[in-house]
Amino acid sequence: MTASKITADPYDWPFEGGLDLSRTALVCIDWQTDFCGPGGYVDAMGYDLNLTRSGVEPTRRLLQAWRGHGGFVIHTREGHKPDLSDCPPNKLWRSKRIGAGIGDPGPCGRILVRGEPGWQIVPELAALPGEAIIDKPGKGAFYATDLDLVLHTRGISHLVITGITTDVCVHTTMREANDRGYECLLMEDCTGATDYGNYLAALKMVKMQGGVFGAVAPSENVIRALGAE
Ligand code: C5J
Repeated sequence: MTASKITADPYDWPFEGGLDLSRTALVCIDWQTDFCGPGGYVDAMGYDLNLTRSGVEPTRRLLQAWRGHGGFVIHTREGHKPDLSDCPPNKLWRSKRIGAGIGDPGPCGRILVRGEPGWQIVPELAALPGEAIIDKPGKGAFYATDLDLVLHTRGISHLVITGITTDVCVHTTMREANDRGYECLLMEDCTGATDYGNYLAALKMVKMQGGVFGAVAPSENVIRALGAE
């Protein structure tokens, strides 16, 4: 299905034509309790969960519309093996230093460990059977994962991106995707950071230099473009 162009900043997206769902994936980055739920990693670090949770409802609406049009969805989860053999020492000591040690026990189980309650995607945005899930040990979703292979195999060249946190895993993934030639559109209301200034700066950085990492738009513009078909 080819829908109309999405009104976006600094250019309407996709640049070369209308939204083509057969070549586009909706990427949902790290919507896990550890990043936006009580008792998780971000909560343990003492940040305001409202900032990272704010994108849950807009993302739920976008997911619903996207799925309703048969669009391809990819979810990612940040986390580590229970023995932490895939957690680099720099990541481990920094997390312990701020009082939220990876692998340490907490109200949602061991922090950022695969299979624990805190590592699960929040129920509102949980993956449906058949949707792709990429488990990643790092911030970027391409590092040490098969994301690029999954996208290539499916013929995906365009990414509509949601997720948390804007300035860390979302930005790293978008930068990695951009370098690999993917056309990226970030949903400004479907993302959040632990610091509001960083959220604003992260959006601004995508748009600088004519869209150095891609474009930014509110999710209603994508939903409108889907509905126009
Ligand atoms: C962080 C993430 N912020 N998903 N992870 O440590 O952005």
